[in-house]
Amino acid sequence: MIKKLQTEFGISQAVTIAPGINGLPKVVLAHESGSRAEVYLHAGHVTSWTNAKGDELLFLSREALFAPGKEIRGGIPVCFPQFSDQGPLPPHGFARNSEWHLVKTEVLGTGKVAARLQLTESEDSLAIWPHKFALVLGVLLDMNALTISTQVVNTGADSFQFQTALHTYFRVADIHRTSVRGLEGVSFIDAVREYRRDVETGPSIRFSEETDRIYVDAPDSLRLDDEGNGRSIVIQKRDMPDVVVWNPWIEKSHRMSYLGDEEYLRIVCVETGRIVSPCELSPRDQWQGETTFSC
Ligand code: TA6
Repeated sequence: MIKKLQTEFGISQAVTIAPGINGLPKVVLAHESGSRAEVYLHAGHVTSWTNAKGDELLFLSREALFAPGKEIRGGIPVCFPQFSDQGPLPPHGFARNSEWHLVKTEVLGTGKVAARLQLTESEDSLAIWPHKFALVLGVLLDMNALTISTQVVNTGADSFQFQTALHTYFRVADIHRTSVRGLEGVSFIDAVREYRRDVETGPSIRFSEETDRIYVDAPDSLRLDDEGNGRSIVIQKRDMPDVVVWNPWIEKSHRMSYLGDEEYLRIVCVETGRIVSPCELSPRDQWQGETTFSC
């Protein structure tokens, strides 16, 4: 299958389809500046993004599973059609442990390298979520930026509601020397304190315990300061109103599968999506949102 995909979608010097971990097919995007990204057809999962200097900016657990039907711990999981355990589906929905299809690759005139993957309903998904849909993931690699877009199309005859988020795991040198800026004054739901509503009072969020907050209608521009690595990542979102800031800290890390006990020290999740007010689509309606990371 990989050879067939390479023949159909490979682009010299820019796009390669190759066997990844456990032989699972991955799409490797290579920008002329030296920046790279990798996205697996399994789960439609971006697992790596390195900037032109060669810095790996995404976290991937050393214990991550790469197996059919299993979610990957790290990278950019696509949460759909449910966020977390906010419904009857598996946590974060079924998109992140489904097999996606590669539908397009391209090098734009600007030199940006693009790949588009798609997930549609299956017997398995219809059995737990009786709706026809198309979920399209766009991955756009530039010299020092990565844009991820998600589009949801209702291809069925009935309306449905969904939540979606990019559950991005950033790799940092040291969680104690990490902060997230841009959320001052924003209302949030605190999943660590019985989902109590609160308001962010500080100019930046720092970490000293399990942190799991859904910021509602957050500003479109945020900044992650990875002081230990001496770098910042700017996060710019569009039509993704909500932001989740998460670090599992010690106890939750020990309880979680496929995550090393000490790995919480090098993770911060800054997730962007449509969570608090689920989106309702009538037949043939569509929704699209995107987030750009630059560093
Ligand atoms: O986004 C935060 C969260 O909902 C946490 O409550 C925690 O359960 C985490 O997601 C788990 O995400 P994962 O991708 O590791 O399954």
